[in-house]
Amino acid sequence: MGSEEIEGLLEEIKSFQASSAAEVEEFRVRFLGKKGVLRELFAQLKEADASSKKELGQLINQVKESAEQKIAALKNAGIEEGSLIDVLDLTLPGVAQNLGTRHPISIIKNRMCEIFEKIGFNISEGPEIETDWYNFTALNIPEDHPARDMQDTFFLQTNPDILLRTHTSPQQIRVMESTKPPIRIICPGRVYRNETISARAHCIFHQIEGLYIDENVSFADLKQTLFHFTKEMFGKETKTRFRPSYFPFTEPSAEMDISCLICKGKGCSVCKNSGWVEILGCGMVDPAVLENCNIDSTKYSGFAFGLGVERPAMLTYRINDIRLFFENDIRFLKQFQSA
Ligand code: 2NL
Repeated sequence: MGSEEIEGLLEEIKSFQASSAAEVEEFRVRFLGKKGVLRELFAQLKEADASSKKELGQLINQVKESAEQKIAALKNAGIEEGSLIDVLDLTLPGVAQNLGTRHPISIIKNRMCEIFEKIGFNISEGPEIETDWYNFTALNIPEDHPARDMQDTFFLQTNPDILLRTHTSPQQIRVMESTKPPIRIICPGRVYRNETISARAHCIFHQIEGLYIDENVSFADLKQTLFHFTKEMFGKETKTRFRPSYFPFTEPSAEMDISCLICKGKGCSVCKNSGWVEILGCGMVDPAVLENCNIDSTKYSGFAFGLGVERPAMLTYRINDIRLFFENDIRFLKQFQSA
């Protein structure tokens, strides 16, 4: 093999083009394979005259390098083994990806949180497993209160000091313990009550609680905040009414109704012909609760409210059985807004 022949090989390598991975592979086998051109050339080099060995050796090395470089370049250009280029028909229509949907409870919960965030409340989330102090004692709930009954609360059998929270107020206690007022928070989350499951009640449900502590916070602030929330959440035409109520952690306390979204207040089965639907409980935080969190109740006052998520979700989406939210039947879930 003379140097002219080798120059020819170099030329061939330089001008080689491939349109598929198979062609690149064929090229690699021809030059670098076990029975390839280079094997043959190196074998011949051994036989060559001592005088031309050096020059020939350099040329053969050049062939090897340029073949290797060519293969690397072709692979980098996307023509590699098993490349999609070999199998892909770019004219085919694309394959649509199925989008998941948000859970209706999440949609309503997020909308509720957003309304309060826009007027300066911060979101604060806490644990679902709580202690007696955070869930009951700090909230001024007396030892003999029915909420503390085994019938109503899930306790840890081996340690009744540990329980599943029955409301998200424990998180508000945590924030009050660790934060100097002003405090403006919304605590959303899952809560648990030992209820008999039916179309209207479940042992798991969701709540958002709100808390506002500062100097000179009044019941008028509470009313205006909830009034604003109702209009944003349920529409400008929605009416509200407050009724006096009782909670151990607020004084005075109230419950708020909205005009029924289904019949617009005319009376239907959802509002039991009253035209009103109860959506939340609220009140001025009891000074005893502030003192339990080391907040000076002579300097600070505040309001709090607790609002369920399931009932507004059922009214908004016309869902008549609360159990649907927890069954995770895909036929139910896929009817709601995409994530
Ligand atoms: C209801 C009633 C309510 C509160 C929750 C609260 C929290 C703290 C202090 C005082 Cl840390 N109050 N939360 C107040 C009044 C009512 O919820 O029926 N919710 C669905």
